[in-house]
Amino acid sequence: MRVIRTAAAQLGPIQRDEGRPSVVARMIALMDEAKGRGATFIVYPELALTTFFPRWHHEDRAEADVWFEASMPSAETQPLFDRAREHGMGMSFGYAELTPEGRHFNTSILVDPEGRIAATYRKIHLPGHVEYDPERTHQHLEKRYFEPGDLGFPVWRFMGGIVGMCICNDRRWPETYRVMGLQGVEMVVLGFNTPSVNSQKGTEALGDRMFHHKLSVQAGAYQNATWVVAVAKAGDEDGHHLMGGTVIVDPDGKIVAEVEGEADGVVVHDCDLDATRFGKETIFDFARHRRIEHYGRITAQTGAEVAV
Ligand code: ING
Repeated sequence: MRVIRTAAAQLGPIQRDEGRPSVVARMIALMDEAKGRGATFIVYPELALTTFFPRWHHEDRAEADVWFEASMPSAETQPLFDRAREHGMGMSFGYAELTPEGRHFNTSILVDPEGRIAATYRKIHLPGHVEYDPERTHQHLEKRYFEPGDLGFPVWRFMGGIVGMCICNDRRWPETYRVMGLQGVEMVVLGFNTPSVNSQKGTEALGDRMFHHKLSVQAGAYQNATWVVAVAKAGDEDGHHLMGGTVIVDPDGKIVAEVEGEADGVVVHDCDLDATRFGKETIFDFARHRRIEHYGRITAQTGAEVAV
């Protein structure tokens, strides 16, 4: 048994005018609760430090830099790193990264129990659009504010296992999990901010959105025999609702823990990384079963090409 007692720490809404110190205090409270339940690793949402700002249009993109972190840790996030080190707890959270070269990424990190940043991931699948779209009920300007990630889908030796990261929309693409699965990933951690309303299809029911979210993370877990920890930022942010759905999914694709509701909340589960072995050595023994001579289109084509 190689158990990581993992906490999925959902954040409720962060209003546009809520400062980082207030959010960090909420994250620390969740960390303390997780510690009290014996957790050694805690996972927070995508863009955990601010409101989901891609819903707001800034004509001058430089104005949006206020939502980005130019350093990590910073004076405002250092208390989170300090508390994690005091607790001897690993952590992962997402934030908007502004690099010294002036590049902008939707980023997540792994921080080891000694408080060192052990890994960085930059979101690859960016949903939404670049320019203000008056046809939409709300804006989703991730393509305006972020570049696609340039680091691929790596995995790392972390907390005694093989851990990978992705972010929000990445979870809807099977390639995300398979690239990590082909590196032996045993736990994928991800945060998400998912609007409850489809800005282009107002009739889509929230139930459908939750179904598609769970379908995606459960399939990714099962088809790659890996744990998946998916953590929401949820609730009403300045009149814009984000759905919940924080879950821990086991390597059989089963949801083993879930945060109810849309407020700050944490669930803890003993994730035995050895539970990935059976799937990896039988039904998803990639070396024995995959037929890559037939998969060429997956990397040769970006869009579908109908030739019949
Ligand atoms: N949010 C959403 C997500 O992928 C979305 C965007 C929602 C795309 C529903 C398609 C359908 O969960 C982010 N931040 O990627």
